[in-house]
Amino acid sequence: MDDEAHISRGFRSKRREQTTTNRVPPGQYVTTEFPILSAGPTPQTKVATWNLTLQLGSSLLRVWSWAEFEALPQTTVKTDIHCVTKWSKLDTAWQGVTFDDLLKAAGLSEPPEPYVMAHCDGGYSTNVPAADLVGGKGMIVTRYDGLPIPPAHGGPARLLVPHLYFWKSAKWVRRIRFMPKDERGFWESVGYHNYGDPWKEQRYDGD
Ligand SMILES: Nc1nc2c(c(=O)[nH]1)N[C@H]1C(S)=C(S)[C@@H](COP(=O)(O)O)O[C@H]1N2
Ligand SMILES: [Mo]
Repeated sequence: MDDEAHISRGFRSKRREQTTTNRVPPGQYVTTEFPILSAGPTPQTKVATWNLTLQLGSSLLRVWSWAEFEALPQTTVKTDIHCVTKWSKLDTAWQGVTFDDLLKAAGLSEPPEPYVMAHCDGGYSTNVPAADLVGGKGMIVTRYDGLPIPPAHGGPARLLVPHLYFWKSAKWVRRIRFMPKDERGFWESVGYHNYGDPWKEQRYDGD
């Protein structure tokens, strides 16, 4: 009896370990904390003045107020996130608007240019190929664990691109700019990888 219980316990925990291992990219460790990583002070943007701008080059495609953005179709996801400083957090729960729904709301059936720059309150930016945002892969999220995202974690709204290192998930996002040619954002300009696939350990330029 004891042995059986022991074996089955061992078996179960080993399986759980394997499941977890398969979800943790090389060089990462799992944390249950939610670390805060910001290159500058946390902007205190109120939803009353917040808006989101969609830009094609320098021309304006669409601006959503907070109320208009909140009225867009809402999607919830549970996903793992991976920071280049080596922590991964499993099963984070977010709610917001997928890029697909955002494009649709702007009257677009597909991205008008192949590259995107996300611009944030505070001056942070990050570049992502448009293909990595469509097909359900990218969102602009406004809730974490069912509650408004705390300012330190990017509230009122942040980008969520969980299949790339978490620096691509721009906090305090305000402007999405489509670009014909790729440009580098804040971290990408100072030695971080241009694409940032955690499964290929694309941490720094040349990885
Ligand atoms: N605007 C803005 N977005 C940002 C950052 C930042 O400094 N400014 N840091 C990035 C980095 S390096 C990471 S790992 C995540 C951290 O998000 P968190 O503080 O919610 O954990 O946000 C990313 N988005
Ligand atoms: Mo990061």
